[in-house]
Amino acid sequence: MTIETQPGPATEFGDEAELDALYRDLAAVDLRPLWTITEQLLTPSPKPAAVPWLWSAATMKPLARRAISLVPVERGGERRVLSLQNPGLGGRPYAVGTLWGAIQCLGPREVAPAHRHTPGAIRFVLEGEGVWTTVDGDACDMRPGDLVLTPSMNWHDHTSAVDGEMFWFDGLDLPMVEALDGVFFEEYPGPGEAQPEPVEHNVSERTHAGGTRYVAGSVTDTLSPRHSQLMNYRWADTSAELDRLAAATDDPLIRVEYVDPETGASVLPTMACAVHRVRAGRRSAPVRRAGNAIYVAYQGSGSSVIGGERFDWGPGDMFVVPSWVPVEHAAHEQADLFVVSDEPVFRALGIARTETLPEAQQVTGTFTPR
Ligand code: GTQ
Ligand code: FE2
Repeated sequence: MTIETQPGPATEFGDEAELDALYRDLAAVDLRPLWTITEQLLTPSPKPAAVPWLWSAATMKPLARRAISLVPVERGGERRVLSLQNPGLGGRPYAVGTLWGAIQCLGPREVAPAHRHTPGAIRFVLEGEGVWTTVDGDACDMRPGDLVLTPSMNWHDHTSAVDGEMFWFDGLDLPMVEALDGVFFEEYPGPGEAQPEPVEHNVSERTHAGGTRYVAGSVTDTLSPRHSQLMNYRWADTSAELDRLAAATDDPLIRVEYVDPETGASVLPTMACAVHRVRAGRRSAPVRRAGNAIYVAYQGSGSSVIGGERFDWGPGDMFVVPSWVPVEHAAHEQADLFVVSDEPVFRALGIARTETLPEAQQVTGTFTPR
């Protein structure tokens, strides 16, 4: 963030020339007078640099396919990933100020080498089959609609055992960990670029088969500095939970958050994952929240009004709602939106805030995807 120094207030103390000299002398010794920048620092409400934005599947997929044919997945580059780069962030490769969002793809029988890092990641599978992510030795099969966790400092690699292509969404807390000057990264020492394939896949899933994996709405109180030990949340379970909740209410929006079955906390200390189901022909109330979120339209189609602008979406489209910008959703046909956010951090710091607005937003424009 660049903060311009505003001219100091005209004052009865001292004269103009002396005041100018004071500002020059302060700058020369690396001191900054707060009174000239107070209003830019202590804003009445968040002023995110990121703007509401949408990346369409129709634009991303052909480019990802070109990358599959042109760019190998190798040690050093590590991943074939196209990051959502918010145009408001001045060239930083982040979807919103606190979150990395990306589309990742694997070509036939490719292996993305094992590594680990302090930033935590979540994957939401869009399309393809025959791929697993090995998370600290546990091979987690990935199927469309599944949520797979690769928490901070867990070894992870991605392996395709089939001839097809695979696409998924990645969400990482990288910008947060970077802001904390806490990024560490290590290549897997081997032998081999990937971790050995275990005889049995999906061990964490079997270990936690009985636990509660979802809460209606979102986690409100529980916090945990540990991540969930369950690494794969299956779409069949997620959609069954949505169906169950939908049967009990007539609300336009049904929300489910994935939780750690042992603690009931959000899946990672830094990120919450949820699915919002919008009923066909219905519109949700406008809400704004302190904190950023990335949405991935999984199935169905509709539109969201974000800060007065209308964003139309369908399967595979990704869009962002920056901090404190109001958002409301409407679905043409029943739609499921996967959402990743920085909510647990706001709760851990005691600064969480959400507001439901009394009236639908005025629509002042429609976003045109590039
Ligand atoms: O799959 O390990 O989108 O390390 C960014 C960094 C994915 C990954 C990303 C990563 C990965
Ligand atoms: Fe990684």
